[in-house]
Amino acid sequence: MTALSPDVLGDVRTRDGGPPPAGILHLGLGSFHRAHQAVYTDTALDAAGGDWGIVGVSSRSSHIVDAMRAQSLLYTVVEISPEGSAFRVPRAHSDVFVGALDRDRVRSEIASAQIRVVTLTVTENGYTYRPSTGRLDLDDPGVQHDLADPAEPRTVIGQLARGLQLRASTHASPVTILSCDNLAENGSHTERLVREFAAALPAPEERELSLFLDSHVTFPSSMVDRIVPATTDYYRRLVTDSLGYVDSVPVPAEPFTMWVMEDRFAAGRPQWESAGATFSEEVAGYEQLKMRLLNGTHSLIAYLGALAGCRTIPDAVSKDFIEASARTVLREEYLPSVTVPRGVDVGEYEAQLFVRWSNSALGHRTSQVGTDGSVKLRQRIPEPAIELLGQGRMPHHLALTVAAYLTCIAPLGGFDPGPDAALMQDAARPLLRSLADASSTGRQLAHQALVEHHLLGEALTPFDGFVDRVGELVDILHSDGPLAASRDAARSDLTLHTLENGGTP
Ligand code: CS2
Repeated sequence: MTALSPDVLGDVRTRDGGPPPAGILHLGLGSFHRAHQAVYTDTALDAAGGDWGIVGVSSRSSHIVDAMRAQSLLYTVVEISPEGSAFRVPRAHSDVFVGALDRDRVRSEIASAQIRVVTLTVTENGYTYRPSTGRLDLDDPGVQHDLADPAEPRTVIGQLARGLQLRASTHASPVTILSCDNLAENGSHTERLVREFAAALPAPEERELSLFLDSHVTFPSSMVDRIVPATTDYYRRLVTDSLGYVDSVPVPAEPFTMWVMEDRFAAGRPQWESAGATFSEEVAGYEQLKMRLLNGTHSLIAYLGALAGCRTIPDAVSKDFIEASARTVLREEYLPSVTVPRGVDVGEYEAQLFVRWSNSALGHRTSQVGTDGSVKLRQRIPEPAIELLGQGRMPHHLALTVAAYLTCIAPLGGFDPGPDAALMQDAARPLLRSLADASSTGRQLAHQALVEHHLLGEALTPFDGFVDRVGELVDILHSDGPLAASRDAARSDLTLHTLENGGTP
């Protein structure tokens, strides 16, 4: 069987010509980027042309880089819905390489005059900041390395700062840094971290970089949305059976896709609107809507689902009690803290989310959404929880989300949370496990994790009532299971419970 190359594409939609000339450097060559930004860029190149090809950097793994190189930088996006599959082969990449094998190249690409936009999908984990303060983690060994050695930066923030320094000292042309990660105000967050890195440099270097940032660099915020499950052999076979070629790195994705960003580009941009991207002043509202209603509720579905023995999100959301908990957390506990952007109908948004989550053909795993909860939940839970607690209301379903997370990652005394929970990866697992081993009740575990170790940052720690409620639900999950815990959360009176337990500090 022939490998994917421009010659075997037959009827599959693609653009003619070789790889486009580069204009974008992208850090984080994962599936999400390849099913999202690369597809928008491919359409924009079709519609308006321009030197906007993407140089894709994989941080450490050579798997995708090797495979894309062997396939003329092509791969197949497989759009999966219960009605069937649609295929597309974007031709958006100009080159790909592994950052860890060529650190100097990352820096020189950021400094290259040809590159006018640097985009990032490096996950919540990739920004080397302290979640409790939101500030750059100056104790991180990678950050320390990058502060000491300008030539071969290892961390994303170090790469940006060192690359921009080189740019400032060579041709000093403007550039845009565009974060596409699920972080609140991702543009200003990235800018703050780069400026904190600059502030830790010797004074003359600090001055030069800060002046360059002030005058030549913009950091627009963006909201990205498309459910992209990890690829599997099933998708490889589907591509071969349907299209007659072998693609070793196809990307499955749902049909839905959305991208909203601020239109603050220092040196131009592709015509992404021709692919349906929205340029808006209300990105913060879109981010909140997505990170709370979609991502926050997704976490609850994943953890309750895994505890109920569901391998996939559609399996989980098809259980009545999980659907009911998801609807309550979304409407009653996330929505009140969201500034809904003009023109968005929340009822329709919710209905669409449940259709997306129910896409059984996609097979999105609970273990994938449940991975990295210790970083994801900090982005999703504290602010909405504190807002309700401040009004004297107990967010039982946010507490249930944290309780289900703890039960999956750090079960108490020999409890088995099941195979899907075991597959969830989380850097905090060893710490949480040791806390669980030293705790005999959910309340102790919740107190240790949330108050002593600031699992969700410092702002939530004074809310004893919330921490106790998490602990109670951990115990119910252990003794009676997810259905009972979900019923307990639903039964509890929204106001009374709080005040009895001293929910406000
Ligand atoms: C999910 C997201 O894994 C997760 O935490 O909530 O990856 C979600 O599928 C995407 O943000 C959808 O755009």
